[in-house]
Amino acid sequence: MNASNLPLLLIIFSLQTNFVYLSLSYDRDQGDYDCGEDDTSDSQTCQMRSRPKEDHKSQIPRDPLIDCHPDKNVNQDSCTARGCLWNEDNDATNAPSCIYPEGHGYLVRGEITQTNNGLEAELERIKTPKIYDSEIYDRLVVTAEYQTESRLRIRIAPVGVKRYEVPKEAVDIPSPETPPSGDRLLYDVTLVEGKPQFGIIVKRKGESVAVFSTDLPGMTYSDQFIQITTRLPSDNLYGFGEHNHRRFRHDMNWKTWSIFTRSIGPIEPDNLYGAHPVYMNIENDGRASVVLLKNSNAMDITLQPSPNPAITYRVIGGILDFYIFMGPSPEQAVQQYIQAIGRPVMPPYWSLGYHLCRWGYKDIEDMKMVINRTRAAGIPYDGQWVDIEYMYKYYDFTYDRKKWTALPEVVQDLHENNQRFVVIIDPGIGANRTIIEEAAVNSPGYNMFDDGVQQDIFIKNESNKVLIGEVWPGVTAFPDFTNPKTQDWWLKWMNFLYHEENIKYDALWIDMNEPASFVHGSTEGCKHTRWNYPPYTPHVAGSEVDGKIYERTICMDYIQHWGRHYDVHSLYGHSEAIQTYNSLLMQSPDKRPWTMTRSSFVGTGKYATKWMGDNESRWSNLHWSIVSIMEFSMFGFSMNGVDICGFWYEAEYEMCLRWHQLGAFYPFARNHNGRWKEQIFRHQDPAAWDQRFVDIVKPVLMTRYRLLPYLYTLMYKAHEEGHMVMKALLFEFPTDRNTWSIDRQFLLGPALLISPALEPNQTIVEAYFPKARWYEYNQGNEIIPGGTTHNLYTPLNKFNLHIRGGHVIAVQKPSTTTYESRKNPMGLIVALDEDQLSNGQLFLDDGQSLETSKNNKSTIIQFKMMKAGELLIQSVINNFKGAEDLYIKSIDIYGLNRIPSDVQINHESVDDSNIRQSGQIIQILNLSIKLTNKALITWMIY
Ligand SMILES: *[C@@H]1O[C@H](CO)[C@@H](O)[C@H](O)[C@H]1NC(C)=O
Ligand SMILES: *[C@@H]1O[C@H](CO)[C@@H](O)[C@H](O)[C@H]1NC(C)=O
Ligand SMILES: *[C@@H]1O[C@H](CO)[C@@H](O)[C@H](O)[C@H]1NC(C)=O
Ligand SMILES: *[C@@H]1O[C@H](CO)[C@@H](O)[C@H](O)[C@H]1NC(C)=O
Ligand SMILES: CC(=O)N[C@H]1CO[C@H](CO)[C@@H](O)[C@@H]1O
Repeated sequence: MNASNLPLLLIIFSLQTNFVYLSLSYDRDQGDYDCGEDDTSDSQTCQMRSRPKEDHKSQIPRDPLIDCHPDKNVNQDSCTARGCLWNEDNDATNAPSCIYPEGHGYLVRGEITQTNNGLEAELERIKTPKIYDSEIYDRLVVTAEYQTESRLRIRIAPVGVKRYEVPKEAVDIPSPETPPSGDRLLYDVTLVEGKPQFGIIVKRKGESVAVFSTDLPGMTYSDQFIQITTRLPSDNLYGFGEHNHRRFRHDMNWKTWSIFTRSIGPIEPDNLYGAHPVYMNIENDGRASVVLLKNSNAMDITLQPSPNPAITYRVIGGILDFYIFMGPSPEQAVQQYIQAIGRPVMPPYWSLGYHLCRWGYKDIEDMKMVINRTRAAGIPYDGQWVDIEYMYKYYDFTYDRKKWTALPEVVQDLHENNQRFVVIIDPGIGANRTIIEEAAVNSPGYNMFDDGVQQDIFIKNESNKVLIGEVWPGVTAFPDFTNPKTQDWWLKWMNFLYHEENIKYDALWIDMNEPASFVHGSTEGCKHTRWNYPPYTPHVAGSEVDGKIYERTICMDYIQHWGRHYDVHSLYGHSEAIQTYNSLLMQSPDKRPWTMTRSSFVGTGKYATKWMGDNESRWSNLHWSIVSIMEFSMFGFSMNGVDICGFWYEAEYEMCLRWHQLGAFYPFARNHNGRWKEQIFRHQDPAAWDQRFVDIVKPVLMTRYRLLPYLYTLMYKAHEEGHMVMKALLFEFPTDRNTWSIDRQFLLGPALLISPALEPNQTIVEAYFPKARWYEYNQGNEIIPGGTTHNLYTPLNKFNLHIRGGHVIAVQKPSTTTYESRKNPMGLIVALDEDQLSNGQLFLDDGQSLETSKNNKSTIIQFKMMKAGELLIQSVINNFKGAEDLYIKSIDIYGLNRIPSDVQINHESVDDSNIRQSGQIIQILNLSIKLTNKALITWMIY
């Protein structure tokens, strides 16, 4: 492609005139405010300017206000000393007290050049005071790279300075070999050269609203403080993580969220376990964009409300590296994002079952008792998990032979019952000489720490000293999972647990990988360096008092293979997830690895699934769980979940019951319980309550198991195409503004709507039904009309699940394990839309082999209605042998409302006695349609 194919670029040399504001410029030489002498912008703007000392208020720009003094102790003097404006109106609005005037930032220096795939320009700093004690860069280079029709990269980095960047091994978004053709781009890019300052503006092609624009004052680029503000097209903002946002759509009222991985009981507004500097914005017509800042350093994100919605990023390292995904639909924008960062792993089929776990099994007998009573109660149950107490004094890859003597036998018993076993592993490796020796007695041949020292894989400082922190085992060293050498060592000790200790785990659960430590920095603290006490400290939890950012983690000045811990801190869990995935793969090359992680970064979903950490057994957490899971779906995790019934505190009967009615529809459904020191919270597994509890919870878990063929197909679509599994309603109904703030209901794929009871004593759920045909799952009654809110009667024994017209869903008779379920007869749910039509797909494979789709070991069945009363079932790919044994035994038609007169399968009439109505569902029973054979089902309504 040559430059003439590029879209016409409008290079703006002066002020944007479509915003009304009073403009000031800061004169670089005199440090005074006035019309610049060489100002060539329109005279009106110039005339409106006046000296700030004469009238403060009128000079506050009515554009985004950018805080010039985000650090502490702001007052008028400290503000004006920075050459900024004192904003007296701030009290009423939460707006900052000290704001940047126009002209603080950079200017384009020289020519803007068109490259073969975008634009490039050099920037020069306008002389502004350096506000944080950090080397400021006078010259930058900005590149806009048109990566695909819908994806644009904007990279801004200092000239001639090598800086840390997120390495390719962590996140790889390759530049395409051939640039996209200019006339198909969904965006126009404009560089504002200067006057009052440089900015980059991205618009939808040929349109006026900017999706992303930075032509605002205050851009700062220094070694440890980078700041940029982007104007948003609307205040419909979603994403950024990990935090407990409580609402899916952001509260824009000057909220600041910090991003930096941290081990903490998640409490608003702290930064939590994962780091996901990415958001989605929905414009007022329902179109959306996603913007990623690919940067792993600690940062603050400050949101500002309408009428000037904007985001200010304050990042303390790395570079500015934005990726913009143009959608235009919200679903497309997120899909483009997920495709770029890495589509989610395909989980094994059994992982979609129900799981039990707790921290606080007194011993193995306690756990056996729970396994026993859960089986006896007939609860569907695929996975038993163990938290840290199974280990010998919390030393990784051992098990405590005294308290957990028969663990290998229990695991064997689980396997014989077609159930699975998952163990927790923490990154902190016990380094106490006394206990190391004891551990070697408990587990002959165990010397993980010494081996790690010998292999030189622990995190060290510049004088080669291994960092010692403190986690569950006491003193611990931390492996550097960014070092390729660490992989072999990790695999070796994984094998030790599997083969020598004979614990045949089926998956690994990696926790505490923010990384967490119980001492700040190290057992010796941290040195007073600019890494441990940066000139600007984002509002990360723990830094409030003295500005240190290593609270409950390790010192920032230690060195890892990918960079200084200061830069790569938030990649710790990500790198561990990558090496754990690779190790599992090496351990069993044909098997799909399954890892569940607590800490995550951009793209971790490609290697691991995610749960939201240590929540609380409180009612509020039911609602929040929906928000968190919907966010992590956007972050590229198809399989994610929250501990059902809560982790901290005692669960309560009704709450735990309602939580099962909700959690049965999480992509990952695990009941996990905790303890606090000697206080072991009461058991909360379903059989721990009473028969009534079991009687209510069993049907909803059975419903999950019945729907697993559909859920598994969604997992496949996430893995192959980057779709979301559990998602907000707005993704399916983007032009229905009512959906934009809904976060008490959610969808599984396009077809299932879940409207849970989330409050104590609740019997009515107010549920919104977007315009479509919707049917209640159990009875088939249609919700009329769509496009409005309905009060759903939801007594304790009822849950709200609705099917959307237009979708065919494959189901399977449930058993208490997925192993058994997978052999059972299948059925179809055919939910008709306004035109009496419905379509769907089913993905099948053996549920555990690697990349079955690529390796021609999978089957896809298509369900298609070309016209009313005519359903065609046909395999489009048929390589999974197991599918040959499956038969469709029943078809449930929703939306027909009366018994059809002539039902035929492949032109043969079905006996009337096999057709009946159950509630509003028309059922065709006693069928025997081989799933992989082509079949035509017809019915007539006279
Ligand atoms: C549970 O334990 C009881 C008593 O030890 C035993 O008789 C029974 O067989 C066990 N049931 C299951 C399902 O393991
Ligand atoms: C090592 O463990 C022993 C035995 O538990 C304990 O007495 C000692 O204090 C520990 N040492 C350190 C450095 O934590
Ligand atoms: C490394 O750590 C050791 C022990 O804390 C300390 O004595 C040494 O000064 C550290 N070196 C550097 C370069 O920080
Ligand atoms: C729920 O109902 C019970 C029993 O009527 C009552 O004691 C309790 O206070 C109610 N809780 C709430 C939150 O309304
Ligand atoms: C302590 C607490 O409230 N924890 C969390 C429980 O889980 C939800 C859902 O992920 C989080 O948002 C909460 O912060």
